[in-house]
Amino acid sequence: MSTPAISKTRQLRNMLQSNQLEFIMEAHNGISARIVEEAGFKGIWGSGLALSAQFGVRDNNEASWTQVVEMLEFMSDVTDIPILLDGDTGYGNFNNMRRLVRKLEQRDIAGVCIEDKLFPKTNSFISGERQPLADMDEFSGKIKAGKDSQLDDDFNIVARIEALIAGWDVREALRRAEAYHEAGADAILIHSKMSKPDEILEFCQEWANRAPVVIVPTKYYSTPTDVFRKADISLVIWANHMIRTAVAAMQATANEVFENQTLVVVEDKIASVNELFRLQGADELVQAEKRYFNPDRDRTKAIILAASRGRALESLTRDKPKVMLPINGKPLLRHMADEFKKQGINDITVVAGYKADAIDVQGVKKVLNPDHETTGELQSLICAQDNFTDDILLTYGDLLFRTYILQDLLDVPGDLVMVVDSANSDTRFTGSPDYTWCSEEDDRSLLGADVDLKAIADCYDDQGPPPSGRWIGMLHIRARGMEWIKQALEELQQHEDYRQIGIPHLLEHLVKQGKPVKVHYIHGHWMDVNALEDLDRAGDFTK
Ligand code: SPV
Ligand code: MG
Repeated sequence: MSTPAISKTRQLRNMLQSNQLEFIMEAHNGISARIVEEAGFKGIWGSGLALSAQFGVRDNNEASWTQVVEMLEFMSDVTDIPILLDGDTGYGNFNNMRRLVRKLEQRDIAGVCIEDKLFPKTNSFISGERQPLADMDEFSGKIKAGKDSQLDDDFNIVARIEALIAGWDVREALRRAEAYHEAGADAILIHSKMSKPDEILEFCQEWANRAPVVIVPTKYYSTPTDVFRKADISLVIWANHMIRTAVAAMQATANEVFENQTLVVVEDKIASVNELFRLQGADELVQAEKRYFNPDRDRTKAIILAASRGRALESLTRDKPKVMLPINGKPLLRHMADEFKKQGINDITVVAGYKADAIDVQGVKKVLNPDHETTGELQSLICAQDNFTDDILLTYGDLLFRTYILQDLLDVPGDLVMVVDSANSDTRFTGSPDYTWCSEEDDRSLLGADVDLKAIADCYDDQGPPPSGRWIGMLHIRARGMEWIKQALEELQQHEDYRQIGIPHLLEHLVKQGKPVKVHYIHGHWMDVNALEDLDRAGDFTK
């Protein structure tokens, strides 16, 4: 997955040419390739048998070569170790071989092994002696064509001799090995279906390492590995053990679940879903999303202040706080959380107090203001301070709003940005409004005007200047804004009545200090839920 310091072709070449015994393990798809690499293997065998088996077809070239190459691409993409493809007979004549080599190189496959049989081939362990061998010269031409067409000098072509499989003797195998070596093969794979390695060892002795030797001890598996070492063999292929493991495990699980009609019998025996995610590299995507995908939105965390009961709704809030009142079939808090999630805000914390236990909304974390009965919003905010980051959306817990309001707010620049409704419709509101006076009145013909908060209060004097609007209880706090707020919280805690202070007081404090609290104007399209009559309106609002 990262670019290895040494090319995959060179890694495989080094393995073939090293003077120690090396091992590669079969894999047949992306995940098995990763597992092989994680186990520590230095290379992968792209087994024809295993690849055809995982497609559910026979090892008789029933899967097309492009289907094989497509799977190899997945395997190569998720691993850094070389893959040696079992290329059967090269899928045709010398010309097909040339094209195969080019396509493999393009997919960073380190080498291909071709066997001297006829297309369509049959697995060596099925009636091997009846299988005709390829004409030696024709096969040598195929090797030459492959070598001539590779662009990377380190690409490896392994010639596999099927003479012993087809019932010929070691002399024939040696004759062919010589010819294929002469034609340019980088290594010789000598195959046997015997349960003892005798003919392989005889071959090795006669061959005397004129070119690296590769073996597939599927049938003579009980041979101690040191025997291969002593015989100067270069590379051992464990040719089909991942697919056979997978098949046995899948059969066991399918049978058990079928028989028991429950998953409890298998859950503890199988890989966890998280293990799948790990093998798929899910973590990397999370990191990449942080880098490339809507980074600001993903960083934003929401804090919802919802510790109070909602006095005017007493009859409905006997056993639950206001945020849990059902609106159109789902709690108010769920409506809010859904809007946050639409904007990519997935880290949502609610500060609970009254009937905190009744707050249960999936994907919303809870922190508690244990003194909610005697304290105000500022104290609730302090209770959430462990969640403070440099990008916080702070809202009241009784808001319903159209999607664009939050979407636009998050795009407005500023260290602290509040949403102010300039619509003059006091009668609509049941709660105690937070009136705001701003540096500019809302000019609805202007988009993105730079407006500052001048003052905020819960009442106003008819004789004085009318308010510019009312704060809806939604505030976007960026890094510097958060520093100001932390500082202000410390300062305000010196006040004797700080425990009753609300967020407007905090904003007022910041404005007095000359901190720019930016105003983002809207015109309606939101509501807060304070009284019984609001519930009907909320139902209509969320329809
Ligand atoms: C394969 O793995 O597909 C091989 C090795 O060709 S064997 O099945 O032993 O012939
Ligand atoms: Mg094969």
